[in-house]
Amino acid sequence: MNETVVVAGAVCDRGRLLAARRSAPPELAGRWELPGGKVEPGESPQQALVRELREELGIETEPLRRIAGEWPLRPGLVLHAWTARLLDGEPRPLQDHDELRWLAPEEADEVDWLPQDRPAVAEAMRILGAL
Ligand code: DCM
Repeated sequence: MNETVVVAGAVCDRGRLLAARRSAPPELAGRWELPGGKVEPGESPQQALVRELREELGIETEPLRRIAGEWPLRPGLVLHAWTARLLDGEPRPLQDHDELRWLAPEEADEVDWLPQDRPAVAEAMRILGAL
């Protein structure tokens, strides 16, 4: 059975983590996530993450490390997360999102994260706080 991976980016810059508020679909709108999307056939997870962050936010990023763990989304779809460094650009919500925030570790709980993203957010903030 082939599982499709959704790769999400814990994009870090100057000690802060990028959070994105979804505008679609209706059942997810208003909740916050680590931005990303599906890995396409023939793509590595890192290539998919770089592409999705460019398409959705207009930024150039460098994937760093996979965050341990995987979180089921629905049958056949599983969420992975990677830390990533902002290389270039100021993120803007070009697709799928209507608001962005850079959060310091102590601000992690200020937004309503999608439940499946919470373990990866906690680990990304732990890494950021330790830097
Ligand atoms: N998704 C998620 N958490 C993320 C990114 C995506 O739960 N950090 C989910 C939302 C969708 C699916 O993955 O059900 C595909 O995402 P997208 O619509 O962004 O391609």
